Amino acid sequence: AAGVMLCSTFSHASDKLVLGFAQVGAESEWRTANTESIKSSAKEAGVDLKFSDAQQKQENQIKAIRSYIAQKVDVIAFSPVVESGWEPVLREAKAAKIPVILTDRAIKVSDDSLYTAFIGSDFLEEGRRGGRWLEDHYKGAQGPINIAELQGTVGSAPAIDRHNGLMEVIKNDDRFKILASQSGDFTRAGGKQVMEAMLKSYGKQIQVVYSHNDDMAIGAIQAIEEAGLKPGKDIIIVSFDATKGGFQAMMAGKMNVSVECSPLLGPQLMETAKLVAAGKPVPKRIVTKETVFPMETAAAAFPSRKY
Ligand code: GYE
Repeated sequence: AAGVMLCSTFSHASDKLVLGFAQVGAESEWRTANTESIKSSAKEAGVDLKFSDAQQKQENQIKAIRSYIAQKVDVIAFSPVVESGWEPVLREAKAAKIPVILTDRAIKVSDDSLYTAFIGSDFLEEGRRGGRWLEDHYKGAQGPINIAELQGTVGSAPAIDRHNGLMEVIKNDDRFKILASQSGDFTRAGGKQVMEAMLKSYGKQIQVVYSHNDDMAIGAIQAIEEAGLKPGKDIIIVSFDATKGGFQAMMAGKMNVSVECSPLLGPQLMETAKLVAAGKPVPKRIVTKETVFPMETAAAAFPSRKY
């Protein structure tokens, strides 16, 4: 009976909910795990998923969303590559009466009614967690403590908030200094390239690498080793995501901490999409539960890691 009831709420012939999802890209291990979570949970939930990969370009995401509107899907979901610039396309979705769910990354809009729900992490809190780990690690130590920051995609919510979260924690501690800060676009290649340049400019002055994700940290680790230094010892590595790659680096003693960020958003997305399509109320903000993994905890936690 529930099936029949749901069926009548959809505008098309099939009794399956049609969900159009506009993904950011395949830039990181996090992202591939996120895509896999969305695809497999759609299958499990009996959702007809239309999936597109924007290759980290906002214009491609906007095109995908427009095509979902044209196809009259039941629900649109997307992980916005950057925070701004979404109002026009979201107004088009609203005019077409297609609900929009944000996953993973937040957006800046003046009108909150342009999306129904946002499922994802609290990146500001993640940044604070990274900062607090640093405060703890350097308790009683003398300054200056020089940080090289590898930023994620420029204008993206996780890059903005992981930076701000760190600053919030260290701003009243004059020992900490951001020596350099540059984007590696969340990729391994980007992290390596930026780290090579920073090592050339600052060399051994760099004591800490604060990398906005594990992939860039892994790239940076390579650059540090190629420069004849020991990542995890000569240079302390603070990172985000806690992917398998991050765990392997921690177990090898090359990464000091990874602040967890879960990409396994698929099941919650399917649940929320079904509720929204049935006209049921959903929470506007659904925050992912996460923790912090210092390197000492990596070996014990690794076997149960899912991404
Ligand atoms: O940390 C990074 C990915 O938006 C939380 O995007 C996500 C970030 C994640 O490329 O690895």
